[in-house]
Amino acid sequence: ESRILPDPSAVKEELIKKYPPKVAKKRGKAIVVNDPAEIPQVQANIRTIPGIITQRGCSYAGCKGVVLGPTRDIVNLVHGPIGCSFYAWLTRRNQTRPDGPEGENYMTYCFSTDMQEEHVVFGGEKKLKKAIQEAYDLFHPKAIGIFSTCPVGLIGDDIHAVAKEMREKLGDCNIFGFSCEGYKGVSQSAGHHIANNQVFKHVVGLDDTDKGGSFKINMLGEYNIGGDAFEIERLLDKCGITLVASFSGNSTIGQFENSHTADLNVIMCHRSINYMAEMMETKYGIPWMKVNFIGAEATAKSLRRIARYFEDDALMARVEEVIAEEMPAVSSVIEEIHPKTKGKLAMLFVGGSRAHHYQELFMELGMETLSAGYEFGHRDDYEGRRVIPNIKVDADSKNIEELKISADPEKYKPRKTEEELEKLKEAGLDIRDYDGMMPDMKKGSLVIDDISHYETEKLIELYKPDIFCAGIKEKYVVQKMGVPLKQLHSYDYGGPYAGFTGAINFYRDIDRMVNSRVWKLIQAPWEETSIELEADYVT
Ligand code: CFN
Ligand code: HCA
Repeated sequence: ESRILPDPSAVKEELIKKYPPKVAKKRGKAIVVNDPAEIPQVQANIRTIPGIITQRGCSYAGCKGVVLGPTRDIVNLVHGPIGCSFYAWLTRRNQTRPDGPEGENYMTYCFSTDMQEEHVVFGGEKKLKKAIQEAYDLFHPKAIGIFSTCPVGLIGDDIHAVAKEMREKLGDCNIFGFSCEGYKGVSQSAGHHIANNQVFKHVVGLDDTDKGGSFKINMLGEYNIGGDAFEIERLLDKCGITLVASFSGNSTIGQFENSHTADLNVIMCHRSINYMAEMMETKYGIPWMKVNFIGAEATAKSLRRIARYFEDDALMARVEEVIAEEMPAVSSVIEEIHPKTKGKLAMLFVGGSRAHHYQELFMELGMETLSAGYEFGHRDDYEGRRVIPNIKVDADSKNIEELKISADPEKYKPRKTEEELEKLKEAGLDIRDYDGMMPDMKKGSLVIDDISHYETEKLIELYKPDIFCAGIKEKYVVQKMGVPLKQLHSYDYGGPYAGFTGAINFYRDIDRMVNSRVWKLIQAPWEETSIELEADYVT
């Protein structure tokens, strides 16, 4: 079936037409018609216009929920009113193995100081110390992280001083704080940065033990949502690649402490963890490169990139064997599903990396992404490093400079010199190769940053996509318009979607959604309806 689609520039005009002129002007800069050959500038990482309904979350969400959320043996203690803890309790679906030999696991607990009005008035530090003591007495954890919510910043409780005092008092528990009050920054993004800085400062580098293993890597920006990390670990293991640490899906604090002994950092979600990669490269000489395990082709490509970095023939051969073993199952499912999904249209509005990465999986099903955008991505995530040479200069990367604590140059040499990296590049592996969303999207597709609720509704009405991908706040509104919504945050109770097995899971789930006839039975709001009140409603 081929559809005549509206002109993207006309759609853009329609999306902003109803806004007051100043708002329309501002939103206009965040909505661009893509041209991969000449990438247009997109406004990103700026404050949401007050009054507009945004998909975004807060700094606390990015720090406590996203980066530290999947850490299982750090007690994550929220200093603040109970709601901030309660609403972040296990909602992200970051998993641990129920049967794993993992020791301490506090992920299913919800730790909070349960701040009350009296603490807002008289200060909450005493309550915080008591809570740390209580958590220590109950669990004797290796570490406790303290997370500030908005009121803590407003009343001026010094969580870092409390952390230091309690660390000294207890002696055998690493205690550190995160000033990740929700209002710090314009989105989750600032929270990622705060999280990275503190984990780097207080944890990374504490354990110098060489734990052995060959081809040692850290996996950065992989959070084990729906079990994705388990699938990636299975593949790395099969290839003989040693995973030293994962930031932070299926991780332990022991891994973080030892992570500086790896020879390469591979990054899945650059947005949330690029700070850690930069700091580890600066201090310990560990180079980093981007990979993507979302999509079967992307997975194969990523494994090959890792193997080529190590320049080892046996590893390269093993990776080819693994790909050859895994691909037939993927191809046979694509063969079955592709005729049913080919030509269907998708839209993706998610976070800071998945709106790009998941386009790979839709492509494998022959589906086109008409429009996409991040909630809090920065310009580099959209436009790609190659189009912005001074990428390190952005609003919230100032602190990286401060954290360039000099490491012992004798002990930590660059794993590969610039000359060696140059040679690798000549041989076909550019580890600094970096793609954003826009170079990978078609000419004429609409890229929209921090999409508003109103724009979402209009966009759906104008394009009538076959599937819309976003989060829980969008899900049911969109489905009431007769369009299935796939949650790309929580995976709607599904997953894993990473790697080869994950790709198969995704193909099947999408087939079920876009080919279900149930959506045609729903009358969308724009379809003419007349609702008559029944008499007994009017009493
Ligand atoms: S798991 Fe990640 S992949 S970390 Fe980030 S930018 Fe969020 S929690 Mo939701 S699903 Fe999403 Fe990304 Fe990186 Fe998740 S696209 S919004 S802050 N995200
Ligand atoms: C967050 C977490 C979130 C929310 C998902 C959603 C996640 O930003 O606070 O809106 O459905 O992935 O859990 O992004």
